[in-house]
Amino acid sequence: MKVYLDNNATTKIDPLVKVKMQPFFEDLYGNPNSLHQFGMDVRPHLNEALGSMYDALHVRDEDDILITSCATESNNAVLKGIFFKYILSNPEKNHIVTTSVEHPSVLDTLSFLSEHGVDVTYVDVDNEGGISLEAMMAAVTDKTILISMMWANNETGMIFPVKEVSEAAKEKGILFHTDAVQAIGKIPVNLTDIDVDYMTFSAHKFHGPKGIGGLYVKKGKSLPNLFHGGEQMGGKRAGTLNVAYIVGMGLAMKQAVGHVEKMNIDVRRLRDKLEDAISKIADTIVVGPREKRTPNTILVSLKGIEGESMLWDLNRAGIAASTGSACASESLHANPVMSAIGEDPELAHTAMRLSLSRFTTEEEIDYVIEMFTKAAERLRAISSTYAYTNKAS
Ligand code: C6P
Repeated sequence: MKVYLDNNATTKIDPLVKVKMQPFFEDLYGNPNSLHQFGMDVRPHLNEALGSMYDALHVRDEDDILITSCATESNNAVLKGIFFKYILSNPEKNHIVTTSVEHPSVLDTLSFLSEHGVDVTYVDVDNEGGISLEAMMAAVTDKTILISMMWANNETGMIFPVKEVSEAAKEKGILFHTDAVQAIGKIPVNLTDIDVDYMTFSAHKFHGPKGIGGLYVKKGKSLPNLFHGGEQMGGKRAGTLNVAYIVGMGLAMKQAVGHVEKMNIDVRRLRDKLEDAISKIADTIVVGPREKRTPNTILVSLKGIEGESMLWDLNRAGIAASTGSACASESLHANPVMSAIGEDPELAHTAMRLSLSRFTTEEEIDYVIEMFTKAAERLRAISSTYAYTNKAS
């Protein structure tokens, strides 16, 4: 059996999305900015896709959704845009507050900007992997121009207090950006209810295609372009529009948002079943209370077992999981969220992330429970033999 439990890294395409995209690789290939019939034929589909995104996220007509190539681009566009629009012209307001557990597309961009005079405060997570309103606002100074805080963490699934922090930021006249990549399709994301200035998303996290994402920009909060060179997207993001992928993203988002209830009932039940079984294994730590997490995610540490060894065992059994964020998994590494939470530095090397999707089945979870338990027993037996041999020598 093959089981994919790395849905926070990327997801499979919803079969309906694949069907919807197909004509745009065949007959409907015109450039939507062209004035001929081929171009005009695709325009309504583009508008329909954008309309689906406005509806799914409850975006007001006067606000913008910019199409980007991925969440990494959206995060770069916001942070560099704030730098060019505000900080360069007024270095007195050069302070950005963020969390220490953001995705590298935020952390690395801020590290780059700090070489150009931006002062960044990184707020640490508490011992549950959470972030409090108080901790975020305590980091604010009279120089703060922006708060950037993810909606849900990609490694633990912990949901951060976006509504509270965005309201507090607004009261102080501070701009607010959230990276909602891991929230859309898992928990309600309603921009009428939650007033953010900028919000990042990416289609491949909710069963859409890879290489397409978006950035919500509130009316009056527009930023300078990251890409120049064309009139596409109302002149706000140059480059020929990838209609097939935009159409795919529109339907994928509609479908994902329509399945949030399923995620919170059916997928949550499967996640909890898996978590209960894993928690029975001795010396296991699951990060964060499950009711404060997205319904599909588990970040677990099995004391004494390296995350990578466990992943190899699972991989041999056809099960895909990860030690954490996929973009940091090519080298043996300490999981940064575990490092931030744990007093025990060893924990950071034992982390494993299991992330389900609405396509995960009960049969798959039963199989994972069996294989996970066996792998843990095998690796524990090896590590105790090793400890014994070492003691004897
Ligand atoms: N996280 C993970 O394994 P792109 O690929 O650019 O569309 O998405 C980047 C990104 C941005 N923000 C968050 C919160 C994310 O989780 C990701 C992608 C994957 O956790 C791959 S590193």
